Formats: sequence, structure tokens, C-alpha cells
Amino acid sequence: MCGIFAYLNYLTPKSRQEVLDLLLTGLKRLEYRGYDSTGVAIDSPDNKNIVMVKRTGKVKVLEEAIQEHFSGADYSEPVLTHIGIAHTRWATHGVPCERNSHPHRSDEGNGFVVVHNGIITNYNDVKTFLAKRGYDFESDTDTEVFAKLVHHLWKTHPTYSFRELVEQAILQVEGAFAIAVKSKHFPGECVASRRSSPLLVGIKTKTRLATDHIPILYGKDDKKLNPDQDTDSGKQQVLPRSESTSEFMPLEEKEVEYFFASDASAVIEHTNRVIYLEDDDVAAVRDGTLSIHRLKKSLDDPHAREITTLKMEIQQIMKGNYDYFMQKEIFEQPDSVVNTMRGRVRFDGNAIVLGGIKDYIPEIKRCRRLMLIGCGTSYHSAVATRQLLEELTELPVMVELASDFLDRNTPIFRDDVCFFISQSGETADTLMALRYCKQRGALIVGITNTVGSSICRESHCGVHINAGPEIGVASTKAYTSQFISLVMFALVMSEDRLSLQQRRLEILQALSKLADQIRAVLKLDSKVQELAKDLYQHKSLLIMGRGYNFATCLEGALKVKELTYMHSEGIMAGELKHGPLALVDDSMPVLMIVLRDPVYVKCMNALQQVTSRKGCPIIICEEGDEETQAFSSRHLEIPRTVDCLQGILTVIPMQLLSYHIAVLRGCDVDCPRNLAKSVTVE
Ligand code: G6Q
Ligand code: GLU
Repeated sequence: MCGIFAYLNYLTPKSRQEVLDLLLTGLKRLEYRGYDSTGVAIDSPDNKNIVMVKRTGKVKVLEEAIQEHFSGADYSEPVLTHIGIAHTRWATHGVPCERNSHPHRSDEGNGFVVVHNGIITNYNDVKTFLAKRGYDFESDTDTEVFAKLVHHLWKTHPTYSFRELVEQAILQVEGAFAIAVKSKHFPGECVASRRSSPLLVGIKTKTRLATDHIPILYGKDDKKLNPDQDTDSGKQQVLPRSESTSEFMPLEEKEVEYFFASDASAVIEHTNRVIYLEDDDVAAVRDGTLSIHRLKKSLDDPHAREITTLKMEIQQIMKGNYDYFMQKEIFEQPDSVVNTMRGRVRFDGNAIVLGGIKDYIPEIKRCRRLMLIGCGTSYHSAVATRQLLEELTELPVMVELASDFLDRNTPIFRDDVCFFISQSGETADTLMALRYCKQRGALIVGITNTVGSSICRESHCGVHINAGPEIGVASTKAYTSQFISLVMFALVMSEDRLSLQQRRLEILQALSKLADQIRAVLKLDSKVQELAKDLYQHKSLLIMGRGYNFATCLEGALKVKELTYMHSEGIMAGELKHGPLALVDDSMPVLMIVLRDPVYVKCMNALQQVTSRKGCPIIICEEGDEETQAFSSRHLEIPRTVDCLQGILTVIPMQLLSYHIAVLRGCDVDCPRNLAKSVTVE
């Protein structure tokens, strides 16, 4: 969910060239968030239109295009008041290409243009509504519907202010977004809003601001609403005006500059005075006045939004309050798992819709077997969900390391369904395996985090895991989002199996609690840090488990290896007596996962084998499981969830442990030696 940056100067002379430089610099500050394409929109030199430049690739490409398109005397003339908007895109709907890049426009005349971060989940319904009213769409994105919806409201409600038009459009869309909108019909005005995606407003004035708060307003602008125009769009009524009761007034400054951005790293070099918008806030600037509105009034609403003073440096802001991107991504998982399920899992109706594969489900149900193919962490997400897939699809499920799969020239048949799991969507081994299977007539399903990637494009269908860009080389939130995506697929495959409804319901209920349970596990961070101090000077770490948690052992061992350069091995607890037990003595670090699930007794058996050889394992167990805890003074307690989802919770202490050991060993957490984020060579 990438980057928005908008700049409004009011009675502050700036040439269009200076504005474009500001917009480009703002995008450069947001590059670290990961993106695949960019774009800007400014007023044309004659002030009669809006001009846009959009490109796939890096900001540098956009910069070169701007130099080509926007140069000459017209662009060096100072302009007193102007609003420019800019965007870095991480595609979720529509491959990365120029016509899918933002800003998106309402019509040929660029009447309204919008930049958007997030996902409009009901965009198909809105698109149908607008298409019936004569709108043609030029992109494959969800975002475009917003620009055209505002335009439709403008045509049907000519008395509405710009802010009211955007508000009404927001009331009609579902999903997550941060948006900024500009319009040639409302020059010098900007409206921005957010719901589940971050957005802030930076304020720069020549003199110190007269206030530290901006009131929250409700309801209509001072314009009589033409009642008979309110019936045709079926929209929710805008609240009747309730005078702002607060002692604050909207910010009315003479010479002022406003910066709208996804995070403060794009603003800090201009001003340290910012307002962090909250969900459903609508920020509007008109005639230099900034006002904050809310769509719905609730009792616990504050009277005003505070203008805070930033104290962080750019570098610190880019990683939030974290020291590394990987650490930030570990702590993003309560949100990323929700984004993976957003618009797909309907907890009220216990229904699941995976739009990217729903047309292929009948064919998949008739297949001979499922094959899950990937590398590294992506392969582990396949191991983690294999048992559930077998249970709910009642099909044979094979999990394959792409490299070994290719080495064996594995037989593949036309009635095979092959899943290719890849965060980057570019891993060479996985891509080669995809092409091998496609040549043999199998159905190809892509599970990726990168729209427009090779694996995404070459698959017949697929699921976008919507984890947001993952910057750290060591995969964390992509793993849990891949895991969830495969669980959702298993639930879709079994929706018509009467005998499985109870099991499905149990899993759906567990999914609805997952984000909070992940937050609870993250609270173990300082305890894990203490354990890391015991371990970081050792040479090896054995991680043991079985059943639904064998994948966690493999993934945990991989995290330890790639981040700390320590040897680590994921061991199937059932294999202990067949060799690995020889490694155990009072000096070998061991971590064991022992949860109250169908293999609990067998795991306890393994635990006793280890302790009887003087092993002193760290144990990951369920909250309150005193019987298990009795076997070790070092244990991490995690919340109870349904057996097939335990692996989402048990992997998090492993992620944290590998992170803290890496820090203690002075390793480069985000860029471990010898590794790349995407292995595009075989
Ligand atoms: C794990 C690493 C690495 C990665 C594989 C597959 O932390 O990031 O093991 O999982 O290289 O990468 P893709 O998921 O992008 O195919
Ligand atoms: N869903 C929008 C798109 O795919 C915005 C994606 C983003 O957050 O950059 O264009």
C-alpha cells in the first residue's frame, strides 16, 4: 500500500517546476515503502486543465518523463495558489503499467483526479453502477471508480462543495483507502481522507501557528441543499449541520503550504507540524483554510485534531518506531493478515470469496491432485497448510521445493493443479517449475504478493496475498499472508461439504480472532529478547515439532540461519529416535513447540526424550499449560487457536528470536550477507 504525496501552496508563489520538484522529492522519500509505478498531476500552465504524467518503474523514470513533458517558460512562472498530487503504486488491481498508474481521472477532461492507497473492495459494484450511467473505464484498477463516482455526484449534485462530493463518494465505497483528490472545477482546493491506510497533513506557515488544534466539523457546508436532488443516488444523507461546539476554528492562514502524505518521511524536511488523520476524517483545503470533517458523529469523538510536532529524523520515520524493516514487518502482521482477508472473508455470513480463482474452482475440484511448489519461506507456507488442504479438499496434496521438483523431472499431468507460491513472483526456480507444469497442461495457480510479476502473469488464475510490500530480505509477513491465503483456498474448496461445515465454522471463527492473538504474541517480544541473550553465542539451535508445527520448525530454522548465520535445523519430533537425538546433551540449544493439538502426546514424548538426555529446551506452549511448562524454566506461552492456525502464532516468536539474535550478533537484519530479496537466477 504505497505512497501518496500532495502539495498545496496558498498565496505562496511557486512555479510549476518547483511544485514538480517538491512532488518528486516527496515520492523519493516514500520509495522505501516499495512500489512498481508512479505518477503526478498538476494544473496546466493556462490553469484551464489538469495535466498528468504516469510511468511504470522508479521515480527516476517519472522524473525524466516530467523533464520531457513539463519544461519551458510556462513552467517557471510563479503561481500564487496551486495543488499538485503524486503517487507511488503497489498494484493490487491491474498490472503495473502506465494506464493503471495513478492519478486516475474522472473523464477525458480530467475534471477530477485521484491518488489512492489501499483496496476498494466493492469496486465492481460501483463500476457497474457507473457503466450504466455511461462511464467508460480506461484502467483495470479499483481506484478509477472513485474518480468517476465523484464526477457522477458532481453532475447530479451541482450545489455540493468539493468536500461534500468526496464525502458522498466515500460513503459509497468499501475497503481500505487513503486518498487525495484535486479538480479543475474546484481550483486550489484539495480533499483527502483515509480508512485503514495512513495519511497525514503537514502545515507550513511563515509565522507560528496560532493554534495547536483544528476543530472537527460535521454536516453540510453553508449551502442550501436542494432536497429533490437527494433522492436519486440512494446515498446516505449527509448529517444535518451541527455547529462546531469546540472553541477552535478551522485553520485560516494567509500564506500557507499544506503537505498530504502517507507518512512523515515525505514532510519532515518541510515542516514538523503535522496532523495525523484518523479513519473517516475528511481534510479539506479551500481558500487556504484547512478544515477537518467527519462523516459520522460518535460520542467518543474528540472536538478537534491535534497539530503535533514531529521529533523524528527521516531515517527513523521510514521504519516507523522500529530499527529495521524486518522488525517493522513482524509487527505489521496483525494488520497484514487482516488485509489478506479483507473483502474476501465475510465473517458475518461465514462466506469466503477468492475473486482471482472463483471461476476455476469447479475445475480444481475435478483434479487428480494438488501440487504446492515454492522455495524457502514460500515452500514452508505450503508445508504449513498441507494437512488442512488434504482434510478440506480430500485430494492428494504434494509439496515440492521447486529446485528439487525440476531436478527430478517430476511427472505432471493435465488433470494436476499446480500452485506456485512466491512473495516476489520472480524466483527463478519457482518460475521454471511453473513453465514446466504449464507445458504439460496442468492448471497453474499463482499465490503471490506482487501483481504483474512473472509468476502472477503466467498463471491461469491466482490469489494476491495483499501483505503490502515486504522490504526485509527475510520474509515474515508474506509467510503468514501466504499461509492465510492457502487456508482461505481450503475453506473455499469445502464450502459445499456438509460434513465439514462445523470444522469450517471453527476455522472461520479462529480467523476472526487472529489479529488480536498475533498482537498478544508480539507482547512476548521482551521475553524473547531475554532468551536470545542465552542463545546468541551458541553455534547451533535445534527446533523441534510435528504436525501443524513442523513447518514452523523449518521456517524458524531458516530465519535463524539467514539472519544470524548460526547453524539451525528444523527437526520432525517423530524422527528424534532415528538419529537427531544423538545431538542432544546439556550444551545443545533446543527449542520445542508443544501445543495441545492432536499430536500433543507425541510431542510430550519427544520432550521427555530430550530432557532425559539432559537437554534444557525452550518450550513454546499454550497459555496456562502448566503440565508442559513444568519441563522447562524457559517457555513462551501463546494464545490457544484452532490446530490448523497454530502455525501463524508459533512462527512469530521464531521471527522475533531470530531478529534479536541477529541484533546481538551484529548482523545486518534487513540485508543478510550473501542473500537477495528475490532470487531471479536458478
Ligand atoms: C526467506 C527468504 C527466502 C524466500 C525464497 C522465495 O526468508 O526470503 O527463503 O522465501 O527465496 O522467495 P519468493 O517467495 O519471492 O519466491
Ligand atoms: N488498489 C490500487 C491499485 O491497485 C492502489 C494500490 C496501492 O495501494 O498502491 O492501483
